[in-house]
Amino acid sequence: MTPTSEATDRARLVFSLFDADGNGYLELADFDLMSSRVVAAVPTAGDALKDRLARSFRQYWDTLLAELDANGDGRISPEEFESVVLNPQRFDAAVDEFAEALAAMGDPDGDGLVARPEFLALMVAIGFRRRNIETLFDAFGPDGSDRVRVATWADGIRDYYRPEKSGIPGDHLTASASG
Ligand SMILES: [Ca+2]
Ligand SMILES: [Ca+2]
Repeated sequence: MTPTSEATDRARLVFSLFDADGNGYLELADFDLMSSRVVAAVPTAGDALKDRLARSFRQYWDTLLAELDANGDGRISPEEFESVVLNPQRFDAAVDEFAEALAAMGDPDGDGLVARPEFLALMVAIGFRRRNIETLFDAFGPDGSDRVRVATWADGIRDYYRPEKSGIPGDHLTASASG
């Protein structure tokens, strides 16, 4: 399967954001840094939600390392990461748990809905542009009280990683407009 250009853009953006220390490689230290930043983004979330999200970051890293570290140096280069969009089934379990854990963090009171402030806080902590985050939230179709369903967000995260997808809400995140 040839990934869509949108899927390739989405994967490149993930690489650049997950390289949290900006040294050009994905390493365990990046995931620890990212994990602590994102877990702290919603202070009202309970420990169970925070622990689940931290575990999902670690599982995500473990999967990337196991599947992509072709030269065995313990870090993922941009070239090694390119194949993340070629074999999505290898990452389904890790992406699925990450999607569920991240979306759940946006719903600290457990009513099944994510309000815009929590959505913004989590996505800013990951490193996406604020304006793109707002556009994405709007694309998810918030209700009258400006909330989206946890399941809608989790599905959006899964779609983000699908190599065959284009024209999805997640494509708003790769828009280059500043803000
Ligand atoms: Ca790095
Ligand atoms: Ca490597």
